[in-house]
Amino acid sequence: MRFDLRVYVITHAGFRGRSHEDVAQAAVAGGATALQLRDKESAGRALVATARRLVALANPAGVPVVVNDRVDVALAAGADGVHVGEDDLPVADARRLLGPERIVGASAGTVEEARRAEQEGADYLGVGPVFPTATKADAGEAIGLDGLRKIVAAVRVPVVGIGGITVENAAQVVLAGAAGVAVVSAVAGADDMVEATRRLRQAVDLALRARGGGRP
Ligand code: TZP
Ligand code: MG
Repeated sequence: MRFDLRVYVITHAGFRGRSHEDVAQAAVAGGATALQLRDKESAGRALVATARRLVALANPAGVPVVVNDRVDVALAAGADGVHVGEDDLPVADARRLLGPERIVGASAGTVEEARRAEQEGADYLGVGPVFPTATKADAGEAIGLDGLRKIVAAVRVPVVGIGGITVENAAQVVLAGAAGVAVVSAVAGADDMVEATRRLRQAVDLALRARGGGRP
């Protein structure tokens, strides 16, 4: 399934005492086009409950919710899809379990990973880290805008850039070919999360227009 990757906000509890719901609510109010629930600590029961609450607040606004890592949680909560990385279920298995209608996204840091994920049926790729980031300790070396460009050129599925993306550099990520930007700290760590989302959306939309084609 194709969906709007322009401003893909990843909720991550613990930034400034904010909950997943706090981040999700502000992101939706600010014009995020997609949400991801990312929580490496919570047990399944708590995760399903959180995922259900995110779906209930985001879907009525037309914003899909993707669950990081956990196909079972996505299915149980009726979420829109899942995002899998190299240590999670393979894309092909996630696709089989979720069916053709739901979203299956995958992480890729190299052209090889990107091609494999595409062949296995990923709807989109999260590619990075584009810039250095303190949010994910094991994110690996930044691939830069050139690394992003190479991966975009190697696949047909849309790519969302991730890692160290801010309102200041979001346009460059889109001009390098990404369909949008995925952010954790730029929203969850912002003084004003609604305003931060709004500014990201403006930056991405302007860059898409400047690039020609793409949305809007
Ligand atoms: N995957 C690659 S980098 C990253 C993830 C989850 C962290 C992104 O966080 P931030 O704060 O937007 O740099
Ligand atoms: Mg993962």
